[in-house]
Amino acid sequence: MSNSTEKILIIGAGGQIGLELAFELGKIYGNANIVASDIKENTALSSYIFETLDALNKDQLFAIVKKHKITQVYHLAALLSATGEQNPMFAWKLNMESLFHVLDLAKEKHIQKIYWPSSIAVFGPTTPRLNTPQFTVMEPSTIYGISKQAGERWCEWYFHKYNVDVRSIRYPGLIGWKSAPGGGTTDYAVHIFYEALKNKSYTCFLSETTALPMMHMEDAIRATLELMHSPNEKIKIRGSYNLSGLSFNPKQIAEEIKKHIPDFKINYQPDFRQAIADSWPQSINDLEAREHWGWKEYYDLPKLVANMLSHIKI
Ligand code: AKB
Repeated sequence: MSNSTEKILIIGAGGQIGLELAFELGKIYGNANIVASDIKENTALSSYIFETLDALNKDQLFAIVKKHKITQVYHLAALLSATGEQNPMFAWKLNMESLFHVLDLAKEKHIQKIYWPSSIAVFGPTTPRLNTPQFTVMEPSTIYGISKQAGERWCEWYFHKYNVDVRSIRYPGLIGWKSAPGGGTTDYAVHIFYEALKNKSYTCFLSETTALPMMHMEDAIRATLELMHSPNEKIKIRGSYNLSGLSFNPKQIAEEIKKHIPDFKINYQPDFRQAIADSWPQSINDLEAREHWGWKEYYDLPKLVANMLSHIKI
């Protein structure tokens, strides 16, 4: 569909979500209408137009948007929960300032639509941890979570004040085989598959009973596109939508992997990421996403494990 009237810019296209989203957006709009950008070049993005972009450089961003007549931006560049705690001031700067640049593009009518991901990290230790509702106590305890919560408020403010069409999902941990995770607390749930296939053993940085909300990447990408393609009037939340896929702890995913690799062994050495995981919900209530724009997940734990093990090539 290279005659599409939409021109899509992906910021942070080389990351875990970006690589998979670029592929699906290319199928819908045509690769010639996808401008993939990242701080450094990535051979995996060679099918699209590529621009080197530092998301903090507003002039560079505006120049790319004008040059390619961009209509929509998927802004994915961010420092996640674990790396954010190692470099808090930079995490705050990157996560907030880059969002302002994109929101301003829409405010000034250079672009028509924005996708910006939030996270379950917006919740904190005082949030109810089971079946966490859309609207609840939110006192995040990581810089990443604080930046995502602030970002949600700004998105809603730009929507009300300037009618900016910004849409967002609070992603749980994302698990896929096409791209590697980068610096999150939920990353163990991807690493475990590679280690199971390579070494038949895995040392987990979270304890065996630490349950967290998770989702297969295919479900997450489908949700993102369904949200972006929903008619405007169906989008009733302009902060960010709760989204639930599945929920499990390290012991449960290890048991499921053992059904395929019977001599797989897991052991546990919790590190600083344990405290982050302990402050997050164990499961998510996403009633609003289901009611407003029809969300439904496909992957449960057995399907997810079978899918990962059959696709990962060691
Ligand atoms: C992280 O672990 O930081 C991310 C997230 C849940 O947003 N995967």
